[in-house]
Amino acid sequence: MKRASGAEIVVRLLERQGIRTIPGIPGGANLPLYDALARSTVIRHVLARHEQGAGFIAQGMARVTGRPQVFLATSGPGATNTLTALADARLDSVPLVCITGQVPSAMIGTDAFQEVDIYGMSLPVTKHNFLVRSARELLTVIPAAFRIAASGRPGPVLVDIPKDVQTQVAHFEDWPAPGRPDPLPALDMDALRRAAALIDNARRPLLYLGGGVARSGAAQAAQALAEGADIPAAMTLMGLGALPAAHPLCLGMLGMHAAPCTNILLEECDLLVAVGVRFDDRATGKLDQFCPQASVVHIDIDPGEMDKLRTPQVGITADAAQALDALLPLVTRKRRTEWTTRVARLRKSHGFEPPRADDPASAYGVVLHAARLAGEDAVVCTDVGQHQMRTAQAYPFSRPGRLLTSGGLGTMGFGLPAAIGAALARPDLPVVCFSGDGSILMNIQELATAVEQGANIKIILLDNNALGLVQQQQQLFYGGRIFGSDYRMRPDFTAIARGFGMRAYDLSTGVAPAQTLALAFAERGPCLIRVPVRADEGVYPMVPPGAANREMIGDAANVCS
Ligand SMILES: Cc1ncc(C[n+]2csc(CCOP(=O)(O)OP(=O)(O)O)c2C)c(N)n1
Ligand SMILES: [Mg+2]
Repeated sequence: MKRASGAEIVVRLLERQGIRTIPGIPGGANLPLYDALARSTVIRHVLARHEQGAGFIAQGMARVTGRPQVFLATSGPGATNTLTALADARLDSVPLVCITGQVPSAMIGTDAFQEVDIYGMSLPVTKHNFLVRSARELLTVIPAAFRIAASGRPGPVLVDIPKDVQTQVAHFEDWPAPGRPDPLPALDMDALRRAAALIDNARRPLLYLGGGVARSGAAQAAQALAEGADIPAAMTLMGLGALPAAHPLCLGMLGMHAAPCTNILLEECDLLVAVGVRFDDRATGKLDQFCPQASVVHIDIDPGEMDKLRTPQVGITADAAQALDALLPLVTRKRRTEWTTRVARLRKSHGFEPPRADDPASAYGVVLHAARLAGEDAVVCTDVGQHQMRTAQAYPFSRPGRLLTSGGLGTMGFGLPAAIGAALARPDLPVVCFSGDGSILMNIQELATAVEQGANIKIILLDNNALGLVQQQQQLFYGGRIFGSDYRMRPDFTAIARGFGMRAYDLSTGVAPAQTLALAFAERGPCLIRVPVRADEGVYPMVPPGAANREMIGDAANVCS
């Protein structure tokens, strides 16, 4: 017979799940849990400076390891501060387990100090959630939380534990087995054969690869399919790296800020093989005009995505890697010279050429220079805005799953804490974070966490003293009326970084920007590099929100040849 408090049960089960690092912030309602955590010899606690920061640190760890990660918050304001990170994880399919403290069971519903109904509040932004009523129940709830977070399409799970449940003592036979993902759905071989036939008969097929490809380890199979049957591949923001940027069949990102050739080829294709994607509007543009000539094969682990936005001719609910591995031998190896010649020609005439690529102190140039310094193995995090889209357009991703960005929710403030999490989980990899002056202020407090942890992150701050992407929309679609998107004061970001004890460089004041950048990258540990950029330098091409992808502006692309 075993005997343990609820808090001890949680910590022991987390240890048995393989959890080794937990970001969080303590408070009255989760102190028993913290007291038990203090006695763990294997779990390291990372004290974040804001619960949203803790959530994104956990996300950074989960995104680079592919495994569920945990973060902690107390009740009330601690719990409400977790919601953005949870919603973000939900939209980007990131496995997380958020454990919140709650006021004692007997006080729930009395408007007790720091009481909020986080169970109710988190319901629409989590994959599942629990309000635990006894210490014993934790023996099933904690493994279930991990199983649910990691199964099928991953996502966040919240476990709310009242304080008395943390201190209550339970007696039980033995520790439960750790929660593991459910078995994958069986492959529908008949559907795969129909998909192969569609591919064989297509003259102008295209692969449309998303985050699910990297998540399931399907990038190699996707590349083999592309090469074996001469199928070019476009990627979503979340799927970048599925095919190396330099690959002749790689068309980079599709959609709102795609290279013109990519959107043109999508328009022309007669078969779309969509893998691990959800037909998000930033990718498809106006949905009923997306790939108007194409039949669709859709492979995704989430049955809810089948037929949600576009009806596929063949829909396959399956793990992307398993499905592509099984599909490969069914597809005829062949050359599609007419199609690949067209692709090569369009890439040349309507490709994306980053302006001022050679200038390391320019908006695109710094992305390319940093990429060379960071190397092919680097993890790249971004915040949200023009700097994010520039990174997606220009960074030469050559490995899947190396771009950590808030794709679905588009959360400013994601980049810095996610980079810290990535560096904590993979201290062997260089981590670069491209941020904006607006975004970094949303979780600037985590500079302290980065320094305290010695996280090996290089923050490249593209400072236009503006909410650049908002301004761009006002410029283009609101008659140039810039309102509420330009800052009147300019913070001294290098002084702020130094104030947190971080090395800082400014590419505008250094003698030679390329050397300054190299210097910043040469030393291990966190640093911030400020690059001043112009606010009126837009990100182009751009498809206006709600328009069809062919209506992109800012390039000669619509003069389609
Ligand atoms: C939390 C949050 N609030 C508001 C927005 C809307 N928004 C999208 S991009 C953007 C501007 C971002 O500014 P900055 O980080 O400086 O990036 P820039 O576009 O200037 O490169 C804003 C306000 C958002 N995405 N997230
Ligand atoms: Mg800005």
